[in-house]
Amino acid sequence: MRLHVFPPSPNAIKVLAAAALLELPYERVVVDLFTGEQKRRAFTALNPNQKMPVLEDDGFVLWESNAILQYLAGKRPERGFWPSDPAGKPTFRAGSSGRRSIGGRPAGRTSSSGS
Ligand SMILES: N[C@@H](CCC(=O)N[C@@H](CS)C(=O)NCC(=O)O)C(=O)O
Repeated sequence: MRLHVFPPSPNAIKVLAAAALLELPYERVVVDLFTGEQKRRAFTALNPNQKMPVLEDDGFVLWESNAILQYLAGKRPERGFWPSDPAGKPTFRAGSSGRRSIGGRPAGRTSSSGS
């Protein structure tokens, strides 16, 4: 499995963190956004949107960091990284989008912040 990333980016860091947390082996391929590597033909062939992160796995290609998180989680379902209950899934997706204006909170919690 390969992860095409530009590590300073939060979208890259989150997929790298997930891969590490799930102990998934991968090859890291740095896409240097400062030198415009994302615009090169080879990378555009992977992601026509010319944005990282991109995951490659045995011929399967996936972009969008949240989709990549879900794919990684699917490789280690026993870890419970991606919620399987109907309320947990959308709540997690909203949280991983980084937008506080959308989403919900797990049942039993009275606030979206704190523990
Ligand atoms: N919604 C996408 C956003 C990806 C994205 O915007 N990547 C930026 C860096 S954070 C990028 O590759 N930009 C390159 C460019 O716009 O030329 C995701 O979550 O993966």
